[in-house]
Amino acid sequence: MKRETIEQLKNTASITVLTGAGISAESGVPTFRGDNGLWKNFKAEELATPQAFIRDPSIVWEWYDLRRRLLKNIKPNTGHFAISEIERCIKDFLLITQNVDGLHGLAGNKNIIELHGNIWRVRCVSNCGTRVNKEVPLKDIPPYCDCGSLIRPDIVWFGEMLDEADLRKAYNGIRQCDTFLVVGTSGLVQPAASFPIMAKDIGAYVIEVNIEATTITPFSDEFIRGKAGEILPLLADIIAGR
Ligand code: BV8
Ligand code: ZN
Repeated sequence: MKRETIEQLKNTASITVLTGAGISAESGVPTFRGDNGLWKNFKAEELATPQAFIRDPSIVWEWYDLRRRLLKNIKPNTGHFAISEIERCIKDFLLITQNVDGLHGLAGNKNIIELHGNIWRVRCVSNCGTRVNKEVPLKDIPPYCDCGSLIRPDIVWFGEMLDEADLRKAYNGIRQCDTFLVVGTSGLVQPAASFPIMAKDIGAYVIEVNIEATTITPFSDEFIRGKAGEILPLLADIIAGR
């Protein structure tokens, strides 16, 4: 790690963090595009899209039910806990996650934007409301609302707009941070993939943690090759002044 990065972490006053599936890999959650990736056997366009849900809500719910069963007993790892400690050290902190597994909340982070939603939340397609549903396995596939309409995962699918308020909050966090930490994302999904580049353009110091180089690496001030669960506790030590 460069001297400059250590100094930056020691003196930073405002940190925005962006995480992807890689931070949950060491908890046992398969990533999307890795070797045992979630999309190895399926195609995203066959499942994580509104068209797929309209065409066959059962197959989409089968996929989510499978993931929920897998996630049920999964715990945050040292990488999640390190980010939670960083939030306790830095007053001006924002965590933007693309993950839908809820592990950052379980690890104690508070100021979180779940950009792509949460697998433990569902909503009625006729807008009766959004609610937490932790039923594993799901009793009915697909589940129906009392109003008779289908219930869908409260997740942002491909081709769907992200929540306006979330996006505004994210852009705010990118604008005002002096350190942007991006962890465990392949940088393939928009608009999240552009966030580190925006932060760089605005003058933030961009640090990337990943087991391999990504589309983001050329824009980062420091690329730390390694597992999130091993690297992030080291960064938290520096920020905490240990
Ligand atoms: C939008 C929910 C405006 C599903 C997800 C054509 C038509 C319509 C839209 C588009 C289009 N072309 C492009 C788009 C935009 C599209 C997009 O970006 N497509 C891509 C694929 C080209 N984006 C959208 O549609 C977004 N909406 O743009 O709205 C709009 C609307 C209409 C028309 C135009 C524009 C919505 C995007 C949200 C999609 N939903 N998830 C679900 O999860 O069930 S995306 C999905 O990918 C997950 O959320 C995941 O988080 C995300 C990103 O993947 P990563 O997190 O990066 O995971 P990945 O496996 O790829 O990488 C893991 C990384 O970790 C790797 O780098 C690996 O090396 C690393 N790693 C592994 N182990 C470790 C590690 N690192 C550290 N430590 C380790 N131990
Ligand atoms: Zn309803």
